[in-house]
Amino acid sequence: MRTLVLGGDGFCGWPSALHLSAHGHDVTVVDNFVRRRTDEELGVRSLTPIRSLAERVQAWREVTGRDIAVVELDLAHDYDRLVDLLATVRPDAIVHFAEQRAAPYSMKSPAHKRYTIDNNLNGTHNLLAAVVQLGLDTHVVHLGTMGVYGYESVPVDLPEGYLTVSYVDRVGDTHSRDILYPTQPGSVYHLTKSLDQLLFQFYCRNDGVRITDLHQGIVWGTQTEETALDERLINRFDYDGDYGTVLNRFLVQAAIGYPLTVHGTGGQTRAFINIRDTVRCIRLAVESASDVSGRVRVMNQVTETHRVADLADLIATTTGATVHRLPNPRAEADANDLAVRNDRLLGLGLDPTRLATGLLGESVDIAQKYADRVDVARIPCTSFWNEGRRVAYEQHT
Ligand code: NAD
Ligand code: USQ
Repeated sequence: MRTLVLGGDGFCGWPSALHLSAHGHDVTVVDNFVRRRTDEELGVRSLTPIRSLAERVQAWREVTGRDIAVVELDLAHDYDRLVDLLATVRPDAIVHFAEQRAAPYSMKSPAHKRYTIDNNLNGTHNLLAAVVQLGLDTHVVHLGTMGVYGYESVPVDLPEGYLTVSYVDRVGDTHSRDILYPTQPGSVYHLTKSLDQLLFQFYCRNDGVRITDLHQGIVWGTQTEETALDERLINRFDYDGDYGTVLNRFLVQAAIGYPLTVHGTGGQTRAFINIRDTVRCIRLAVESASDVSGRVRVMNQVTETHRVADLADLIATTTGATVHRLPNPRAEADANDLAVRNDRLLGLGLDPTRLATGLLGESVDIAQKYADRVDVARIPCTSFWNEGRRVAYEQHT
């Protein structure tokens, strides 16, 4: 299959591009390298020493004999070049990772909010408009997020994208229909993923574009089978207060003796998936295009749920770290229950990797190996959801 990987230089995109290439896909990576420039803006660098994309694909060629093509392009602003690229490659599948993905970054300032909306919505819309303009029968696989469902405790296992509702019409007859699960985004970033869903619904209905939206949980870990083949292929590992996600942050904090930064009570329950399962899910989604017709296929890309406080306790017990409860910089529920259906990916053959399987040890080793690259000043989360959160945090620290 000819497969485009948009955002293929990023944390999920790079290992997915390698995994697809290893399984015989003819891969083209598209990226505008904004993520690397954002590191410079924030004064941080990946815990792991990531190479340039040119070095990465050269190393992949040397190690495996496989070619990955690279195109530098801004999905949100280079529309004509995007159309030319799609017309030339005529991909069977397009995997779309190319969005600003950090909730704290999206809440830092009006400029960051506006950038996130502009980048994510224009990028997604440009892609859909270009596919329709060229009349391509390409399967678009998008990385969405579990956060679109919101984190209210609800008395159901979260379904995969749609909620069946029943209603009584004006003559008293009862009907039922599926609607997109009502969204409750918790940040401007999560808001863009909620709005992406409407773009998909429209282009699927209006133009018959075949779309899979993967509602992914928080990704942890760093290496995959393919990135571990050579140090030049190593994947990104974010630990800073904007891009670092909770479990990977805790692992780095434990490695350098920094108290684990639990926001609030730690009662927040979230969905998780290891990066090794992310890349497998992407391939399962891409290679099951024949299942997609009629409406947008939504699959919950998660393998387990955990409370933040439980993760902190687990890592404290494993490593001897201490736990620090901080005022929560985010406006979010102190505690929630969460149970999630993931039948579709299980049905396609996903064999979940769980925290308990020993992979935590691999991540602890990576965090320890590169601990001298950590800049401690970049660990605190200094993006506040509103003024009240800022004041409470600053009074505490
Ligand atoms: P990342 O920031 O590491 O990678 C995103 C890549 O897209 C970067 O290389 C960036 O340069 C590129 N990009 C961004 N805007 C672009 C544009 N306009 N044109 C071209 N390239 C652009 O993020 P990630 O962690 O790999 O996440 C990838 C996708 O998966 C995102 O859409 C994110 O919302 C989703 N996701 C991530 C996680 C997670 O825990 N990391 C969880 C759920 C969903
Ligand atoms: N948290 C802490 N301490 C920290 C960092 C985070 O307690 O040091 C808490 C947060 O307050 C939040 C939870 O941990 O309650 C998760 O935070 P996170 O930064 O790990 O994850 P989130 O902001 O939700 O975003 C990440 C990815 C995003 C993806 C999302 C999946 O950055 O791209 O969409 O996970 S989900 O959460 O399922 O929506």
